[in-house]
Amino acid sequence: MTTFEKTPGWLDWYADPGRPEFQVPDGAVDAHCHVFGPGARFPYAPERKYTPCDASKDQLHALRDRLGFARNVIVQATCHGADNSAMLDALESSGGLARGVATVRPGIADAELRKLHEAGVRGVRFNFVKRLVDAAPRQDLLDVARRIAPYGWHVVVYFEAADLTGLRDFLLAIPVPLVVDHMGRPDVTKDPYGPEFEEFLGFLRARPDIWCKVTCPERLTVSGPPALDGERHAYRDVIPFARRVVEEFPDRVLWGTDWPHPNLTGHMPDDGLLVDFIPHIAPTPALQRGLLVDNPMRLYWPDAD
Ligand code: 0GY
Repeated sequence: MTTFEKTPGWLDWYADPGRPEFQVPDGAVDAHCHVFGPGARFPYAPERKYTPCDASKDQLHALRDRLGFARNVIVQATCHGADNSAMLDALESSGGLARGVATVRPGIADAELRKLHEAGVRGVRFNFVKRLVDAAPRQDLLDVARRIAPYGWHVVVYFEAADLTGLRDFLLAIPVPLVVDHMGRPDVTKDPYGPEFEEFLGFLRARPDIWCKVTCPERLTVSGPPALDGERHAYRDVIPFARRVVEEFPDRVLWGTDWPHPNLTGHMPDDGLLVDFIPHIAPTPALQRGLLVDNPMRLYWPDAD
């Protein structure tokens, strides 16, 4: 049995999250979360850039129930490379309550894509964050995008704000819908109405099928988590960015916990507090319903009643 040693300084996920004060609407979807291993059963990929703590499917399903979500979307994490087995095992045990986003290599057989689709995969992820993956040739990515198009899948893209200018034309040429992780990782010390975030919003405006996850305030924040005096509204500096996106694109935003929160260095969020962040970025019931139910259902469960 292989055992794995966590990356030094790795922060483990919050074992006992608080119950959120904000009650998510019925049928809400956590549209960005991961499973890690367990490494003894699903070994971490040799090419990984970090070794996480284990975070199993059962622990993910338990978090979903505790926070009041009905469904989730499990995104393949880079520590598992293109071996999607842990994610697929989680989909299988979810009883149809989870969909997946896979990592695939160019040249994947059609039969394999079909199997992934039957298992609940509805997209692939292209990661451009240099500390997470080695760069993939763009032609290979375009080939993958063309291959998945007949399945009605989308491409989830993860990049940092400073890289958008260089990626923009390539991303806009991808012939399937795009879903941008974590608002393209804005620098939240900058003006939400300044040129950098305007460039990002301009990118979202460029095609009507570009979706955006208004996720990861805990990753983007500089002002930090809630004060110890019991304040529940954390991550204030991220609010104006996320709120701008939600208000301009109410029908193509998604929300997720990002559990188990890989690669955090400052603090590990209480997932209950993350849920309490939602009404600050989606202040009306209509916006909340779009963000948490209608949008993710349209993208991941279009055939559900
Ligand atoms: C996230 C963010 C990160 C990691 C990954 O797949 C991954 O390893 O996505 C990160 O380190 O910013 O979405 O989980």
